[in-house]
Order: sequence, then C-alpha cells, then structure tokens
Amino acid sequence: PLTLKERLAELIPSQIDQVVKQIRADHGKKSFGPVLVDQLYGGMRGLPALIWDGSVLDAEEGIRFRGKSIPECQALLPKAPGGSEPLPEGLFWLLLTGEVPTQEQVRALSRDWAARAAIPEFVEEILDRCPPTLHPMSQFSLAVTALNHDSAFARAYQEGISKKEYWQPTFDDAMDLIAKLPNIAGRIYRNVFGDGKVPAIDLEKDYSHNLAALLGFGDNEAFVELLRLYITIHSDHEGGNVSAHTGKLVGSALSDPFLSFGASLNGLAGPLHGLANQEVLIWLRKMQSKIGENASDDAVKEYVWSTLKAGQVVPGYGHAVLRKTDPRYTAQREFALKHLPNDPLFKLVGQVYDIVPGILLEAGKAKNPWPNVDAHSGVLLTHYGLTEMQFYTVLFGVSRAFGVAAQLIWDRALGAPLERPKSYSSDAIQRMFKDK
Ligand code: FCX
Repeated sequence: PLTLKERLAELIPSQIDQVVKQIRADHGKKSFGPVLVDQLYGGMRGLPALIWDGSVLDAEEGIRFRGKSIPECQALLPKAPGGSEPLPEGLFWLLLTGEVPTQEQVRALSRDWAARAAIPEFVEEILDRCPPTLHPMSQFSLAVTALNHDSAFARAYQEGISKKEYWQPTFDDAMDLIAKLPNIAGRIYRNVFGDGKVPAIDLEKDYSHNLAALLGFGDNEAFVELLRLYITIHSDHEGGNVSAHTGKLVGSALSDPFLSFGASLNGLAGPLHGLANQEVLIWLRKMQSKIGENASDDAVKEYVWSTLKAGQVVPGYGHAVLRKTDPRYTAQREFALKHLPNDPLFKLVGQVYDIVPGILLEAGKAKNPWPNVDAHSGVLLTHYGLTEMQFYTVLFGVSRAFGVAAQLIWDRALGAPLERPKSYSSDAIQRMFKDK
C-alpha cells in the first residue's frame, strides 16, 4: 500500500489543476457579499477570508472532518485492537487526503511517528531548565519553536529549493512535529508534576498509547481510549480559530512548521481559546469549595450568576461560530456515560449543562449559550488521575498540531501566498463614509 506521502504526491497535481485553478477560473471574480464596518471592529466574525480543507464548521451542526461528522469518524476510522475510539493516525490521513486509510496504513503511520519521536538533547535541556512555575503552555511553545533547529524546510529553503517542491520538506517537518510532541508533553508533565524521568517510546504502540505512557498512564486502557478520542476531536476546527489561523498566517511567511505551530500554541494558551480547557475545571473546583459537593440547583444557579456579576465569563460556554451544543462536548459526554457514569464531577458537569444555558440566555449577551469542547474535557482527564489542570491545554495543543500541520502541507503544495489583508484606521473609515 502507498505511504501517506506517496498518496499525497498523487493527489496534489489534480487538486491544483482540476480544483483550485478551476474554481478560480470559474468563480474567481464572484463576490461573497458585502463586508460590514462592524466586522472590522468585531473580530472579523463571519468574514470569508481563508481556505481550509481539512474541516468545515457549521454553526448548527458543528465540525465535519473532510465532510465526516464526529460519530461518522468514530464509526469509519481504524481502531486499535480491542478499542472502539478512532486512532488519530487515521484522522490525520483523512485530514490530509479526504480518504479513510486502511488498518495497515494506520499501523505504518504509528510506526513512522514512533521512529521520529526523539527530541534533540538541547531541547530536553531547555525544558529541564524551565522553572516549574513557568506555565506548561509556555514551555511547550519554547520547545516546539526550538525544533526549528532541524527543520527540513528551513534547510531546503536555504539551499534554494524550488517552489514546486516546498510541500515535501514541509511534509517531513509536519511528521516530525507531530511525532515529537509526546516526548515534549511527557517531559513537561514529568518535570513540572513528577520526578522528571521520561520513559522511552514503544515502537510497536500507537501514538495515543505512547503519549499516555509518557504521562504515566500507559497501563490504563480506558485512558488510552480517551486520548484517542480527545486527540481526534481537538485536532481541527476549520481555519478561522486563533490557533489554526495563526499557524496558517505564520506559515504564509514561509516560516517552517515548527515556527508556525509554535505561534499557534501561543494563541491556544489564551483563556478565551484553549486555556478554557483548564479554566473550566478550576471554575468547577472553586464552585465545589464554595457551595459543596452535591449542591442544589439553586446553589449552582447562584454561583453561575455570581461569576457573571463579577464581570467574568462562564468558561466552556459560548462560541464564536457555533450556535448549538458542540458535538465535541456530546462525544465526551457519551464517553463519560459509558466509562464513568457515576463520577461526582461528571454529575456536576451535567448539572451545569442543565443550568448555564438558561442563565446565559436570561443574561442576554452571549450569542451562543451552549457548551463548547472545553466544558467537558477536564472532568474526563481528572477522572483517570490526570488532575493537574495547568497541563490540560498542552493536550489540546498536541491535538491541534494535526489540523494545523495538515493545512500547512496543503498551503505549501498549493503555493498559498503571503497573507496580507488590508487594515484601516478609524479616521480613514470616518472619512470614507462622511457623506454617505
Ligand atoms: N460567559 C459570559 N459571557 C459570555 C460568554 C460566557 N461563556 N460567552 C460570551 N459572552 C459574552 C461576551 O463576553 C460578550 O460580552 P461583551 O459584549 O461584554 O464583550 C458577549 O457575550 C457577546 O459575545 P459572543 O459574540 O457571544 O461571543 P464571542 O464570539 O465574542 O466570543 C467566546 C466567543 C468563546 C470567546 C466566548 O463565548 C467566551 O468567552 N466563552 C468562555 C470561554 C471559552 O469557553 N472559550 C473556549 C472556546 C472554544 F471552544 C475554544 O477555542 O476552545
């Protein structure tokens, strides 16, 4: 069977000639509709501005990866022997090619990633020197950025590689990037929360198993299954979110995949984006310490209102695009119903789900009162003993590499140009519309 790189090499010419060139020839001068001044001030919501092939987000239905919903991916993508969650290896193949790989192709990817997993000694040293008080996301971003030292793309560019070939070293870097993340994440976790000793990668095991083992949870098959689901659903959420767009933007300057994804991580580390992963559990724990476990609905309602009245957001609720319950939330809820139905914190998450949307609607500001992916992830991780909340967003980051890397490869294959939208001053806008 073909390797992923061989299959991509087959797909790229037809995507360029029959899809992109054709679309531009047929529709290149057609308008998507007006741009409103409000969109310039309003974080560009709804502004059509980017091409992103791996996934598309529908406001009502949520994410689809190459046209496939999360339940469809769970049904169709290859699983580990005895497992029931999709292997992220298969998801990466799907994101890149639009095709569901065979079991054999997925095994080959697991082996390839395990073989590329080692990180340079100087990157280990950078991590070992970080004070444990430096947030795990800052450590993560430092280490990923430093991997640029061995970038195949950066080297090839210096050697004068032709534009047509850009995608090839980008592919190699993307594979290295994904492969090395478990060793980086594992080292950060062990340095900050453990004894600093990181076990070796097992060349015969899948990616999620190795990541779990590096974190110290390799013997817990349910946790490994959780990671397979977790990485799959956190991998990609179309192109406009902060981490995805940042990676694409930085990549458009022909910064290599390590520099590009390092930038993504810095965006993911913000509380309105991936840091909500940790914020939700901190908020739930604070609630428990204030109103006790098994609190009444009224006590929970009062706590939610007190959060809003203090001028804070309810973490894990709302979304810039979604207008319904996030299917990534639902997938995690189903996992919890199957594996940990009686966990007290899961019950609180369910209680919060019954209460928060009504309150956000009554408060009348949030356009989407429903939970997003982050409302549910922490309770699952904590159930299996991964209780260190400051680490959660690192796992989001490991996952997000899959989506960003896939698009970086396609961007270089399609010759995506430097991004450079036009900005305006308020003064210019006032002058522009003076007499209109
Ligand atoms: N709690 C309280 N207020 C909220 C809210 C929430 N969960 N969600 C939105 N609002 C408020 C906004 O703060 C804004 O207030 P303002 O008018 O005073 O500035 C108003 O409602 C309108 O915002 P809205 O258009 O609905 O939302 P945005 O597109 O601006 O922002 C996020 C979307 C996700 C940033 C927002 O809903 C939020 O802050 N949620 C909580 C943090 C969170 O869970 N982030 C993770 C999102 C995601 F899934 C991820 O990236 O991981």
